[in-house]
Amino acid sequence: MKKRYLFPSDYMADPSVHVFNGRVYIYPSHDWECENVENDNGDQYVMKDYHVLSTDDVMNGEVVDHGKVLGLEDIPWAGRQLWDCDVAEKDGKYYMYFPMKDRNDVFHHGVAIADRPEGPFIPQPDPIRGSYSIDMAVFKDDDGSYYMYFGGIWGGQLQRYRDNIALENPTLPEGKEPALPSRIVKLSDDMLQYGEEPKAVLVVDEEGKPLTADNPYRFFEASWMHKYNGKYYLSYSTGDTHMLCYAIGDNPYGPFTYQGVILTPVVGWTTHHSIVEYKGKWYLFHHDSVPSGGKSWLRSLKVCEIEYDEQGHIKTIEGIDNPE
Ligand code: FUB
Repeated sequence: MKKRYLFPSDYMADPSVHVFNGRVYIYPSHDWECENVENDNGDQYVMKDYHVLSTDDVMNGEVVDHGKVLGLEDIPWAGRQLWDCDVAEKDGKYYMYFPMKDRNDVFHHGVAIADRPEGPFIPQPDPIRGSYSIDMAVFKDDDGSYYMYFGGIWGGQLQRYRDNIALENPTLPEGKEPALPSRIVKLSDDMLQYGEEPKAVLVVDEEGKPLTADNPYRFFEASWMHKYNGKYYLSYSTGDTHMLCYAIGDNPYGPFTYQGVILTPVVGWTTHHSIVEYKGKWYLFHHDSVPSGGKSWLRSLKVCEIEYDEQGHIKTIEGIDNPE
């Protein structure tokens, strides 16, 4: 299977990819070298800005770097760590949603607006009211509604919240307890706030039972949503078991029935992705740490095609490449 490193000249990760005006736009996070030791709090992911990349030929074409489009210094409430962002278009404006820690080291979601998909993006003065955790993916449904999926555990802080309220003494579910779910929220008409209270996203087995905390295929972080043949495909990273998995539902809120593994573990701790159709082919954009020699905080963008069988199942891709 052909795979491509998209942008060998810099370390970038967490690609959120969309087709705008007939062109593929890649919204990654921008990895930086870091002197801190690696820890479960994610202190090694010291990202300070965002670039936008684009191309009109995913596997072979030039990938244009549109330069820095937003930085920590532009954002009035900035603390640190600009992690995985996403961008949605509505009525000719482009809305970037980004997670960032405030000065108390708590993640919230910011919004920044541009007139063009390649930015620059101008941030709103304050974060989205009531927002928390990381890894947002914005999905536009066919009826024109916009939904944001979000959440990530450990350094992503999702375990600190239940029913959208911060806990005094956070704990993670264990063993046969239902796994901690990601969240979905419909966006407000002006795209600047949540339009409702975020809801839990349930991933269930074929008997309709929620995947449990000890299940290696349960949600950890990095949600994505795409629609294929009228079905809603929720995909996500399993974090500490290092896979990308997917589940299928009948509507944006779910529940979603677990289906299988899209990508087996890659080199590097994190795995993160988006799935996009372009010119009649479906692509998996993701990252790994091969070019940096395995440094988990220095990741490189990668892409390959994905295939569906006649039942709509996605064929599993090996994360580690065999030398050909
Ligand atoms: O890039 C920082 C974090 O690492 C992301 O938010 C996670 O999804 C993981 O890729």
